[in-house]
Amino acid sequence: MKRTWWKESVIYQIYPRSFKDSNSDGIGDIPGIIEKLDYLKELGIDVIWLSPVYESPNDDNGYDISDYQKIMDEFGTMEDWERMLAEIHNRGMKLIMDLVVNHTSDEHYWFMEARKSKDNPYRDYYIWRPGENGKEPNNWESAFSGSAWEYNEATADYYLHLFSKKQPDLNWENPKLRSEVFSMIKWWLDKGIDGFRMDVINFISKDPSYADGEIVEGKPYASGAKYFMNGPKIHDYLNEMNQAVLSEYDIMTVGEMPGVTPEQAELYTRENREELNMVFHFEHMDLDAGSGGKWDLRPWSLVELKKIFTKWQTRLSDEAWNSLYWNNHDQPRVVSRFGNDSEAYREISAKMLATALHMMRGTPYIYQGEELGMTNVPFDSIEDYQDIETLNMYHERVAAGENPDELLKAIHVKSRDNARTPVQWDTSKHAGFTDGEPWLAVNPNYKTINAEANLKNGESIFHYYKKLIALRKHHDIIVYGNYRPLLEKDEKIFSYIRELGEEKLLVINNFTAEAIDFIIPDAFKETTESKLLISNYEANDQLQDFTLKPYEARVYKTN
Ligand code: TEU
Ligand code: CA
Repeated sequence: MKRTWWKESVIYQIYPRSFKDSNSDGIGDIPGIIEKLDYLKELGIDVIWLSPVYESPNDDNGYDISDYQKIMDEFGTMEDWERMLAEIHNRGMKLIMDLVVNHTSDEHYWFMEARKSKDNPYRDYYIWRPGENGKEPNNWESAFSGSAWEYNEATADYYLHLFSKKQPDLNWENPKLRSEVFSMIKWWLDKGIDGFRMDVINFISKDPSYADGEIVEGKPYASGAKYFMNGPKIHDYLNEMNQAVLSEYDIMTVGEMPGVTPEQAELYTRENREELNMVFHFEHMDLDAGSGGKWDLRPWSLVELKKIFTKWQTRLSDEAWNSLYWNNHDQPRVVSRFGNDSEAYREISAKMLATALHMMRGTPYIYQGEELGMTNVPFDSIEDYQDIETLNMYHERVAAGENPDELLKAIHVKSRDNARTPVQWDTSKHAGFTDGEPWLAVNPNYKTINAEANLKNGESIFHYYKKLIALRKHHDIIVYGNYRPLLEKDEKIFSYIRELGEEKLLVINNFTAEAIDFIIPDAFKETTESKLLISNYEANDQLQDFTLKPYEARVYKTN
């Protein structure tokens, strides 16, 4: 197993709009990020993943890019960005940027040209299809509601947009487009960044049939996922990107891949494939969604969650690699979703969740505010929400006669705005995020949940994450050890073993508020000497049968 820096790193995701505002316009910005680099260094972060800061009309908060090589005015200047990169590197940290090349903004020069006429030189940078007797070319649904096709007057045909109609999909079949993208990637790498997170990168190769998806009874549109996820030429394109530019640099790449399986991930990430280093899968993120998709709330099962983790921990070979995450800017806050965000159990369950994730094999990602135990935010009214995915779904379904109160309940649980409320720095107005009016309201619980309180309290979630991150630095077994599940049928405890040579870790997590007896597994019965690496309660090094307290986590090391 080759040692590499990105296997040994812990990565922190910044969603710049909500991280820290430095100029009182209520919008987070790059100078605000620079103000907080010491905070991230203190946490022990190795790499920062920065969500898009490029020029954008913000239809999808920066995931709709109109100029890949310009910084969005609201976030600052290219000089600010250069200074941020230097400050990150000065602190021994690295920066990966967000690469969004499945689509651009409809305000990108390429699309403004392409839509003018059928013989415009940029026409084939995008995906155009004629309508079918006055209707869209096929029945695919956009991720943001409605058809995935938008009619264009000037050319009297439709363009594809898997996301908003202001996010036209790029045509990766076009070698000219691919080389434009590769030059842009090279331009950023030559600025000295340390890699990329690649947005829905397994969507870029579409099945040329553009066949209809399977209609679910009563719904006007269908999922086209089987025709655009992990498509026929995806490995060709990623290998070409790797050979044309990525392989020239000592960088890391992580592909965001809704719908990816471990078998496919092996092909995307095995070293000799020369494609990417790791992927984000979504299987645990889809666990609490019913057949109607993310808004169709379904209770989740710990046995199911453990099966997913075990599958991903054991199916990737030593030459492939996992990412590990609970949260990002699209997902609800993990302590509200898989933990318990009540007053009594929020802190202890947040530490347990962190233990369960960070002791596994793979590169862990921390989303801004997760290290503080920030929670979901049940805004009172749909007016308080800003996320295009949430708003489009709400308005489409109210128009179709659905009950607004029921929809708001699903929005409280799953809206992406749960992750996008401003980071809570202290107890001052707007949680110290801005002294202007925040673009999205701050979660009212900032008086008790904030960085200042966390930093002051040695037993806080922040300090617990700091300890977990430090352990990864000191024990190769955490990074490189193999993984064996325990108690797979147990609906309350998530326990597993890590092994590296003679060393063993025993990881135990109580996912409930109950007290539960834990019997030491046979593999540890003869243990003479054990060490407690970390726990979210007081506990001693002695490894013997014990009763787990509510949401108790323990990690023992033996050798
Ligand atoms: O998300 C891809 C994606 O699948 C999203 O639809 C996400 O899974 C869903 O919103 C969860 O509810 C990426 C970015 O992370 C997201 O912010 C962008 O909106 C999307 O691509 C388009 O760029
Ligand atoms: Ca600002």
